[in-house]
Amino acid sequence: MNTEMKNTNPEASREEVSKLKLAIQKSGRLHDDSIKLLKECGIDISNGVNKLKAEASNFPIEVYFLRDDDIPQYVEDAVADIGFVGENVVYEKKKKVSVEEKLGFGKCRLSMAVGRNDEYTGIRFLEGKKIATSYPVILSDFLKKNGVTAEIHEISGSVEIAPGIGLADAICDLVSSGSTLFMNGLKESETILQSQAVLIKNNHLSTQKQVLLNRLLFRIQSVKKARNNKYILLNAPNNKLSEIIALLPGMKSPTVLPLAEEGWSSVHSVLNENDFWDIIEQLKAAGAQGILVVPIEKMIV
Ligand code: PRT
Ligand code: ZN
Repeated sequence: MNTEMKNTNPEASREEVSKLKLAIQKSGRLHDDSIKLLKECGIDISNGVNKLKAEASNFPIEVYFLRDDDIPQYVEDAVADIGFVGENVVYEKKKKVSVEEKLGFGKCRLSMAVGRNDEYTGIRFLEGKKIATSYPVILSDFLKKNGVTAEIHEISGSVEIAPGIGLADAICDLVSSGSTLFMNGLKESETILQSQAVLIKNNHLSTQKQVLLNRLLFRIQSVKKARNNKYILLNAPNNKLSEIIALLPGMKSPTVLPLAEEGWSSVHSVLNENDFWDIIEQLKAAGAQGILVVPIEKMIV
């Protein structure tokens, strides 16, 4: 009897059971950013992404590569424990999954668009019109909420050409730069939903899997915080220090170190991306010099 074929090691089988199964898009707009986020979380996907499944060498996670439209169903059915997918897909599919975390990539909006020369006066414009979309569920909820009756034509791709070929009077589609609408003689008239990639999870995760998910979420949140913040170093004359420190929040409070040159200090702190330019201008006005701004890789608070 070949005993080597059997896995009798209890440790190995326990490890097998406790792996978190993550579904990401196989190819398309969310694929590269999903892999990048995992990498920034210190998770290396070892075997090729052309396969259905890959294992991480340094975190108990298995990654499944799927079509984005299928991810909510797989997560509801617990084929995958968690998934990275656009909010637009989550709300369209209406599966029983929970949205746990916004991931900060794949940003777009689901919008109504009408002909460039149409006089769009508001939502009533859509009454009785034909609207082409790949998002019939979200669109019909939106129309119902606004008391508008319209004819919805579901098409799976190239929605933007529908008005040009006489199939529809308006469309409801994803927009990011707006250039697709522009090139097809359309204008955005109403935003229905702001969307980005999110982490969804199965509603019945075991405690063991939830512990792994919490570890992953902690890493994702650290990566996101780091992206939104910059490390700043500057030189300040000592007689201006209190004014300059007052402008810098820091994680606790700014670090101040003496420079070799008498009467000067080096100040280190962390700045939020949103306040960044305002504060830099104020720092310069207050006498700061030699300002260096450095990206942060991870931020644990
Ligand atoms: O094969 P699979 O089914 O997995 O992929 P897919 O072809 O259905 O999806 P994919 O890869 O095109 O998009 C995946 C997800 O990316 C979407 O579900 C959104 O969450 C997100 N995303 C972000 C976008 C866009 N931006 C986007 N601009 N998805 C599609 N578009 C399309 C839009 O439909 C339109 O055709 O890009 C065009 C508009 O772009 P602009 O820049 O010209 O406005
Ligand atoms: Zn798709």
